[in-house]
Amino acid sequence: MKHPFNDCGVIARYREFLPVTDATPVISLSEGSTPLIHSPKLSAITGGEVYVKYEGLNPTGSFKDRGMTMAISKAAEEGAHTVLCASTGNTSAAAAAYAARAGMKCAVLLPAGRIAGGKMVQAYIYGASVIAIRGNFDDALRLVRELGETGDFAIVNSINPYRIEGQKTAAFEIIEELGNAPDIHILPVGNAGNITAYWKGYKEFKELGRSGKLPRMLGVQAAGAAPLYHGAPMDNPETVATAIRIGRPASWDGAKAAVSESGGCFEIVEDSEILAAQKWLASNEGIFVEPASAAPVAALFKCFNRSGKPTQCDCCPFRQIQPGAKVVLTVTGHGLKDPDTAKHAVTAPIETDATAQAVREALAKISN
Ligand code: AN7
Repeated sequence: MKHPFNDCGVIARYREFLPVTDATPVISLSEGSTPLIHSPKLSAITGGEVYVKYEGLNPTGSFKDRGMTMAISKAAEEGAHTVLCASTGNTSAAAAAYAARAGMKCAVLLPAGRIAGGKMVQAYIYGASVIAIRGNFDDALRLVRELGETGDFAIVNSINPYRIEGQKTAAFEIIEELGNAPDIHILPVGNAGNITAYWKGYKEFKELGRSGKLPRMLGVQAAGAAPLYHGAPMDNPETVATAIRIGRPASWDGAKAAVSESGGCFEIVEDSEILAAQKWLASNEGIFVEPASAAPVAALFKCFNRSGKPTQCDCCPFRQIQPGAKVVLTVTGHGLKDPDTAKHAVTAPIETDATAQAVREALAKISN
């Protein structure tokens, strides 16, 4: 029997563009259809029209839910009992949640000690078997590939093409909301599945005549975890943005193609720039994102130097920006995923007596 709850996720919304049939049981948590929020302040800085695609509002708090509804639905169709993934934390949260809903077991391999607190809690609360690997994400993904060969597990990392299919729906939504593709699309890049998926989505809607153009894709990496920017895999990626602490992106070719075909580029931002952008976005636009998701905002600041003029970077897509050009930033995960890293913004609260007078005095001190 069809249930209305299953009629509002990305498979329901974009069924005709996805590899599903009547035989596919739709496992959904009503993911997708996230807000595209206009940012007046970022628009003023760039002279363009800047929008933020707030993917942190998906059911498990990140864009991974779009791909996971597809991967788990197809795994269910194929009769899988156990799904497996490596993760920097968001894929595991999504896999665990959708597996729970599908009645499947879920095992997740995580880099020991390098997962944000909220994401770790999610894996456990949704009932996954959690294995902490003494190594980084790239080691965990290597193990997933190896374990996948036995056929005992359905792999739900983005090496599973259904993940990319689900994630491309974000590009569809943006086109439908703006009436066209934007001129520039900026997003963080780790394992590179998402930039690959967006580019696929943009190209598909262009070919179908639903969009009149394609955006330039700007992929942002952390300076300490920037294999695509440098053009070579890295052995010891390091960044405060643990979500994108990845040295050997699985979708290398897809990311390279997205950037070269679109006339875009890769950019890097320092951890300090990421944290400053995270605080800026929260305190100026009311949008709290995890560190990896602040990377596109940091890139925008880097490219514009907060001066309203693009900096002198040869590859910069902004050099071509016209007044009013549309720019979309995908902010991929919710800020509450990683409260510990956000503590840079926290100072000890002023404690007062419980009187209005004491509160007034304390407030006066803060605003001084
Ligand atoms: C918030 O969860 O790789 O370039 O294992 O969690 O598609 O990998 C997460 C990646 C950006 C990068 N922002 O996307 C994982 C994982 C956030 C993320 C990315 C991730 P991809």
